[in-house]
Amino acid sequence: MKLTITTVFLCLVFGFVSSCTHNKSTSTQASNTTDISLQSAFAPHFNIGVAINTQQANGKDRQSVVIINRHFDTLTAENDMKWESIQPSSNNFTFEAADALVNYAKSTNKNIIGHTLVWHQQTPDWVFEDANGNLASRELLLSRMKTHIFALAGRYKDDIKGWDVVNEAFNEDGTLRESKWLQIIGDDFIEKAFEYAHQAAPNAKLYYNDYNLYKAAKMDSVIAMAKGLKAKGIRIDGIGEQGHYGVEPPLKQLELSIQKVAAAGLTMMITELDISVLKFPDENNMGADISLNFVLQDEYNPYANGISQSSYLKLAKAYKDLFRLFLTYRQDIDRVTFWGVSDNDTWRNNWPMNGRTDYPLLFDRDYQAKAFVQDLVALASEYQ
Ligand code: 9MR
Repeated sequence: MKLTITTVFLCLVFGFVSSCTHNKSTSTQASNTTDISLQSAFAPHFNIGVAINTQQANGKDRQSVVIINRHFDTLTAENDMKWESIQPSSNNFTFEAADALVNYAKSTNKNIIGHTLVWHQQTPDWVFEDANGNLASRELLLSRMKTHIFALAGRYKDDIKGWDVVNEAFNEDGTLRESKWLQIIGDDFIEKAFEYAHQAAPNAKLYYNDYNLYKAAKMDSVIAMAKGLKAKGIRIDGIGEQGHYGVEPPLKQLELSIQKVAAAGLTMMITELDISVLKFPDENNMGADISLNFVLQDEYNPYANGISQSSYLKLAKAYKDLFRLFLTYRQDIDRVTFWGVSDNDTWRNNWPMNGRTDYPLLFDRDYQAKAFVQDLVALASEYQ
């Protein structure tokens, strides 16, 4: 807020000292942002996306739809394109929710990112078993992978701009995760997934997606994998760093990782951005490993009735610092996608403990933009 002679006078008379000395964007109050649009503000720099759920894609969650329409140019299905949603049992394909998202995106001219073709989570057990309940053979699992990718990526080959082909295949130290994919198929399961995805959707961009890729050991392995694919003539276009952070995001490490991806001739996306304001029970194990599950304790849920001013300020600062970094590297970054629309519907409320009240997104529980969103918009205009 500008301090004019009149506002100073009103402040002194009515004693609204704190509201007069705080810039509006430092207040935890939502701002009236009917006149701003994230997608317009960032259009010169990169796409601004959001992950949406079933009720948003089918239009039932009308308050979220207003926000999505105005602020985001690219949509990812938060869950509706995962294996268990698309093919819950063998050859039983359920595309209803995914179709709704694709139709919504097409009718509003938004880009679509497919998420995800091969992942160790949310993939039903039958995929990895033969008819007798034993571990499937390499040939059987490869043929299931191919059938699934052809059915899903093939169905939307003219609609989906890019696919998260493989999700979370690496450990924090850069070794390959001991998933059933790796165990049954072997190291080449990643290249097979990219090969099939390209055959099924020749025009789609193909990405590898993971969390904590700001960690050098993990990112180095991912880049080595991508270079290996390219050397064999297999298409891979870019790398998605999910971006599930706390209020002190790893800016320096992230910057180095962006530089590495660019140097390898790949594009970088921030694919699942959110910033938790809550303490994490196991600081060494932060990321997005959804198998973590702690019992709810009050000490880890301090803002059940509202966020404190100091935490809010940390959240605002973290977002501003991150966007300054993204804008600095706007030549190398294709898209920044938020993992959810509002604080009402975020996985953070339930991970790694069920039933917490977190504040990780740009829109609050009343579907209002947080006050610092206007700072992000202003920041975008500082870059040419
Ligand atoms: O946000 C998603 C949540 O609703 C699901 O329960 C969960 C399991 O499918 O997946 C969440 O999304 C994850 C994404 O697909 C991959 N990276 C980590 C995300 C947060 O767990």
